[in-house]
Amino acid sequence: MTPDKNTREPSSGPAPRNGGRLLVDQLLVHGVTQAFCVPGESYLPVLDALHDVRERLALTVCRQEGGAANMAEAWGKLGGGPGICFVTRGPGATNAAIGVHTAQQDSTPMILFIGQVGSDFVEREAFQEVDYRRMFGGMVKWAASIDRADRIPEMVSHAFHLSTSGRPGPVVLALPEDMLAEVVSVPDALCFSPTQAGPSARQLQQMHQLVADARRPLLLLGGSNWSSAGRAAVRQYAHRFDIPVACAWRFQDSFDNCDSHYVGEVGIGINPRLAERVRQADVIVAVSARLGEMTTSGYSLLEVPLPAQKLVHVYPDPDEIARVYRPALAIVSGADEWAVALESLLPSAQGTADTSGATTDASAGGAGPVERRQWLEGARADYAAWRVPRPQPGSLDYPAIVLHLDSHLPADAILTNGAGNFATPLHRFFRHRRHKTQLAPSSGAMGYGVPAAIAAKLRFPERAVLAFTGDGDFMMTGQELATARQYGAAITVLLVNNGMYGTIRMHQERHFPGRVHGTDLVNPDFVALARAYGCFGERVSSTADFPAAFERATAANGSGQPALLELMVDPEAITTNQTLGEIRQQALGANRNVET
Ligand SMILES: Cc1ncc(C[n+]2csc(CCOP(=O)(O)OP(=O)(O)O)c2C)c(N)n1
Ligand SMILES: [Mg+2]
Repeated sequence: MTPDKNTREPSSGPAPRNGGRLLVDQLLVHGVTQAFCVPGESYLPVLDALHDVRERLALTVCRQEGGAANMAEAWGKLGGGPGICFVTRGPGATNAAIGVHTAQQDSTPMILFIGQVGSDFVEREAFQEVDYRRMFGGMVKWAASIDRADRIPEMVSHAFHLSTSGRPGPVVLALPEDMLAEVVSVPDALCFSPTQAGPSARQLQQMHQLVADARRPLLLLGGSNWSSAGRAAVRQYAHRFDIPVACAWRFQDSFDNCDSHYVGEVGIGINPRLAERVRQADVIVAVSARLGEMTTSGYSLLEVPLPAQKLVHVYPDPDEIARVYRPALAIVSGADEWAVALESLLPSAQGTADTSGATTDASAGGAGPVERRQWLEGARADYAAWRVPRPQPGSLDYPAIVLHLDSHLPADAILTNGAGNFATPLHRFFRHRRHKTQLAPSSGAMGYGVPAAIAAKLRFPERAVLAFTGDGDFMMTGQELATARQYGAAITVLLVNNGMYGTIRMHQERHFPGRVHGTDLVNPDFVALARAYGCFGERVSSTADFPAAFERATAANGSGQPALLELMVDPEAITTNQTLGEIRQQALGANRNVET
């Protein structure tokens, strides 16, 4: 006779627990202190177990699963383990997909738990049933269903290891309703311990020989897993061998942007002179950067499949290496494992040859010190020139405001953004000094900024957290201001209002000049909306008014109140280089040329 699943006799040993409690206990074992959710009746035993541990494991209830998943993703990006999110069946899971996709593209550890149809109804297309394996299969490192409560410790432990090891990423675990009620007696797992490969001494020497022989080397850094020691080692290496350092798109905080060797971000709206330097470099050491579409300007900065530059690709996942670009040297390694190992290339004795015979002084390699120095200084001058803004049309100059924040915010302030042209001046003019001060989706997902900022503020209540949003972008997850208010996450939202989905309008003008359709927005009164949520709200219409308004917003934050400043931007000010009218005229001119 098969015993009833829900009344399976517990074996002797650990106390009997239902699936919900066992699951929550595993979260505690793995050090989870924060989870995000939108509730569903599909996982009530989990909520009930969370109730008992609410002092140790905080639960933030959100207003839409997209917000919850983005918060969990941002939490995972800030380090210390995967972000944890709970959502209900089909409708909840589909809403949460945006955060899972961002976790995939940004290589962020995250676990999405989904309340699932009971095993008695599964595969009948029961109420709200979705096949999670097929839905998330291409997006996650693992999509599985925990069908037996006694396997919760094993499967949750696997999820923690998988999401944080190698190339980090999201995992989806479905929780069949009846499984959560099942009572079993099994021991807890051990706390997870992620693993990363590191470079071999031989690989490091090969890399170093390429760097030492180079005339125009470039370090290109990405990823969100650098320790202070690793960052210090990279800095020392770059300084010791005169290597310019750039950051991959939206991983701009991988290296101190105020460092004397930093030369800019390789991403959308890249400094054309930096783009030229990437093309002209003879050796590129790309670390923890996927070399995806946005970092390669549409796969144009490096030739496919064999780049003209000697490419050293350091990446934690061998499956990603040579996906598009064949490297001269491939190193399967975590970013920090590689960085810390650089110390072996930094002997205390100045300029001496190491034991393998490779030179440890760039000037003693093939490249002359003067040429290397000029390459670095040229790149630095290009970066400095790129940070001088062109005045914008209208009374509020948004790049000037970003520069104001650049010189006034504390170095540990966290800046978040979603997607839209409003993000470009931020990336161009703001300098990230510390690691994990930028939360920006390389998936280009609108609506990321507000939830990411809430997660950051819950994590670091003492730090300033600013969410940069557009008027379109804000409306995707702006309702999470209610969440910010509920939990006292005193963030400041800077809402750049140009009355349109500006990015798309810009592309529209480029390709179909003058034929505006589907990109105009009639917006709510954002200040009134912010106040309705219980936040501080103020409209800023001129550059000169910004500093005082920002001080008032900061003061509101200081008393625990989230704030929103609506920045009224002239719709013409669509990019830092060109107005909308100039783009249209250019496109019309180009069309005329084609016709003649
Ligand atoms: C979720 C999502 N939907 C659609 C898009 C396509 N998209 C990219 S930018 C953009 C417009 C953004 O408008 P807004 O936030 O007002 O910023 P602006 O470009 O005007 O500065 C759209 C629709 C996207 N990236 N993400
Ligand atoms: Mg807009």
